[in-house]
Amino acid sequence: MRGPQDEAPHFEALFGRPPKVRARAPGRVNLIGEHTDYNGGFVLPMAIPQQTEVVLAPREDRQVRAFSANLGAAGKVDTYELGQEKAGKGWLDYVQGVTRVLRDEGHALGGFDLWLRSDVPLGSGLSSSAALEVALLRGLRECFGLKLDDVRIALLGQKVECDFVGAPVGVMDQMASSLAQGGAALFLDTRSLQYERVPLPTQVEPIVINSGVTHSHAGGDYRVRRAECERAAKLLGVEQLRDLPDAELPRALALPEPLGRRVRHVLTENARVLDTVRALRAGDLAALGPLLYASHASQRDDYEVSVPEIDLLVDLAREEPDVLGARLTGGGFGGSVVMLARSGKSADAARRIATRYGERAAPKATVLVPQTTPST
Ligand code: GAF
Repeated sequence: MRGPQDEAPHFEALFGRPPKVRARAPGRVNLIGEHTDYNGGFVLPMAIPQQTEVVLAPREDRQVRAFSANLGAAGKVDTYELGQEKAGKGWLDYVQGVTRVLRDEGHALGGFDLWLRSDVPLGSGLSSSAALEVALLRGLRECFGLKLDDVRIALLGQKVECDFVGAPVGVMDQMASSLAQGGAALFLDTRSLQYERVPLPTQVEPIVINSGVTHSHAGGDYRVRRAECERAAKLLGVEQLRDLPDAELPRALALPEPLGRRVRHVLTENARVLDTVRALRAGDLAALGPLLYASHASQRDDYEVSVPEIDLLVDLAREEPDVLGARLTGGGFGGSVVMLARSGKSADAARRIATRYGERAAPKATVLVPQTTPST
C-alpha cells in the first residue's frame, strides 16, 4: 500500500548530498504486563514488523535539519541549533529530546541532516515514539561513534519522554524497541533491567489490530494512573507496588477508592506475566488464552484504561475458535488489541474480526499483524 511517505522527497533531493548512516527500530506490542513497568514489575513485549527508519549525515556546524517523510510532499525541513532545543514542536520534539539528553549526558554531538519515515501508526499503543527515539539514537551512535549500549539507548529514550516531551512513561517501550528480536517476547524485569528472550511456541502466532481510537501518554489519564499507584505505594509503606506481598492485598483494598483496585491490577498483572512466561516455555497453549482475557478484564474493571471499541475487539475475538485469547495492549484509552491465535489461522481470524468491528464501531480497524503487505 502506498502512503504519503512515498510522495515525499528523499534525502539527497532535500539536502543535496548522499546520506552517511541508516538505522531502524521497531514498534512493539506488549503481550502481557500492562502498567507494571512504572511500578517496578514485569512485562512481556515483542517487536512488531512496523518500523521507524532514520537516514543521516553529519554536518560541519551545530545545526540540526530534520524532515519527516510521513508528512508527504507537504512536509518541510525543520531546523534548530544544538543547545537551543525547545519543546512544543510536535514530532520534532522527539528529535530535539534526543539531542538534548545526549548532550546533557556529555556525549560529543555535532549537527546533522535527518530524514525519517515510520510505518508504526501514531497513537495506536504500539510505541511509535519509542521506535523514533531508538532509531535516532542508533543512527547517531553510528554517525558520531557514541559509546552507548542497547540498554543505555533505551534508558535515554525513556528520558526523552519523561524529561523533554513530558510523558511520564516507564521503560518497557524503549527496552522492547531496542532489545526485542524476531518472534521472541522480551521478558523484562523493569526494576533490575534483567531480560530474557522467550520464543513463542510454534503453534501460536500474534494478531495485532488497531482500533482506530488514538491516545497520547502526555495527556492526563496515564499520568493520573501513575500518580494513583505512587500514592497507594506510599499509603501502604512500600517504595513501589512491586514490593507489596500478595498477602497484603486486603490492606490495599481497604484504601480509598479507586486505589485498592489499581493495586489489585498491578499485583495480579505481575503474576500473570510470570504465569504467561511459564506457559510459553512449557508450550501450554490452554493456559495462555485465559491469562490474556483475565488481563483484559483487569485493565477494564480495576485499572479502567479500556474504551468500548477495545472491549468490542476483545469480545469479537471470543467468537473465533482459533483465537486463544485477547487483551488491550499498551497504555490504553484507545490503541490496539493483541491476540494469540493458532498458527496458520491468524490472518483469516483477524480479517473477520476487523470486518465485524466495522459493522458495529465508527472508527476503522486495521490489522497490523499478521502483515499482508510487507514493511519497506
Ligand atoms: C505506555 C508506556 F509508555 C509504557 O511505559 C507502559 O507504562 C505502558 O503504557 C503501559 O503498560 O506504553
